[in-house]
Amino acid sequence: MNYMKLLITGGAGFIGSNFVHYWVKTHPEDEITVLDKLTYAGNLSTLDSIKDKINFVEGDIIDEELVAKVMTGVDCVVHFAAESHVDRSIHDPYVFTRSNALGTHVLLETARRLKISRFHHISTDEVFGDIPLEADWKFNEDSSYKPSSPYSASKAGSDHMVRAYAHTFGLPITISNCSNNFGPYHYPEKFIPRSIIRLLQGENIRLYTPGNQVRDWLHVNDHCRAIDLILQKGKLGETYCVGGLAKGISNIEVAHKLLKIMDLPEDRIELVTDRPGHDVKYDVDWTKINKELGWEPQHTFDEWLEQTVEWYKNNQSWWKPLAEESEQFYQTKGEEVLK
Ligand code: NAD
Ligand code: TDX
Repeated sequence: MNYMKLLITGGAGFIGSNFVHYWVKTHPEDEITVLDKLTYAGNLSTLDSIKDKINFVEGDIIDEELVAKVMTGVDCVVHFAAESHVDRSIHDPYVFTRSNALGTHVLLETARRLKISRFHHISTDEVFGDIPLEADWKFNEDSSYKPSSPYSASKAGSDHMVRAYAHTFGLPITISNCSNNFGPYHYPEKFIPRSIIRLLQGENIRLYTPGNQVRDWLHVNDHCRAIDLILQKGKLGETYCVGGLAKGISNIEVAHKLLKIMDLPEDRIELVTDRPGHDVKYDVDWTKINKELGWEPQHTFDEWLEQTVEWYKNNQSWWKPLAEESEQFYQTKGEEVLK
């Protein structure tokens, strides 16, 4: 596509803001509107350095009138806005259905009425459930849906509605299901930033027991490039799975890598009570996007974990107030340290 007017929902969150920065840099001719409710996870300061290059609208994707207003004249919607934290979905599930399922529906209905040329939906590998630790298969575009948390169930609902709008109304959509992202501006509630921040503050890493759960870590810049390629060259109606280079790394291994990078002793890990219904393993097969669009991840996990630690060391004013909010959540959730 050539010149575009983009509506980016959730552009003040972790991945959305990285994508807005990426797009301003790589497609400076395009016009960007960000729609974001600025929940606890949305931070306008993240967009400060590019605030003159974008239009920012504070608001809820569930607000039909506002959504119609901001979507008018737009070519392409890139939809990141969501409640994204599994632990919070266990403690306050309704807000996940509201924002993730119903919010997506409002965007789809508006996009249909306004005849938007492209609706790209950002989803997650968690909609496929989990993989047994000992198994060697991976999720791909044909994996069946088996979500296990209120978060992943609400995302699964949104994926189904996106496909229903394509099938029934011919809405020109694409979907990407990606694995765990890491990198700058990651909210302190998530495992990697939380662990780095706790270590920087002299606290221990809180590892959900037993710590052998496996995630497929994808650097957020690799994810942004994947979305760019899907928008430029992806086939309408298609889904693309996006994963990282680090395969089979358990949470305890990530914790040990962080301790090594930060030159700290191995006893700075505390085992805590596990997350109910904890998915044990995610692993994404990204063959389709590699073969069809030529995408592959470029950021190796070890090197970019080091860069991420550096980023958190150098950006304390960004995360300090957020870390307070996040740790408050964990305290009220009653996280218990196991002896
Ligand atoms: P995030 O929680 O950091 O940011 C979400 C953003 O959406 C925030 O800015 C928040 O204010 C906004 N938002 C939430 N509800 C809203 C609403 N009702 N109306 C308008 N704005 C609203 O999330 P993230 O990690 O950046 O995730 C972005 C997307 O990527 C989500 O759809 C998530 O499901 C998906 N995803 C994330 C990961 C990951 O590892 N972080 C992996 C796979 C998929
Ligand atoms: O303090 C912690 N200790 C710990 O052991 C935290 C916060 C997490 N964990 C574990 C739980 C998971 O096995 O680390 C792993 C990663 O946890 P999160 O960062 O909460 O991510 P996860 O639950 O895997 O979900 C993430 O990836 C998929 C995102 O939050 C989702 O939005 C995305 O869809």
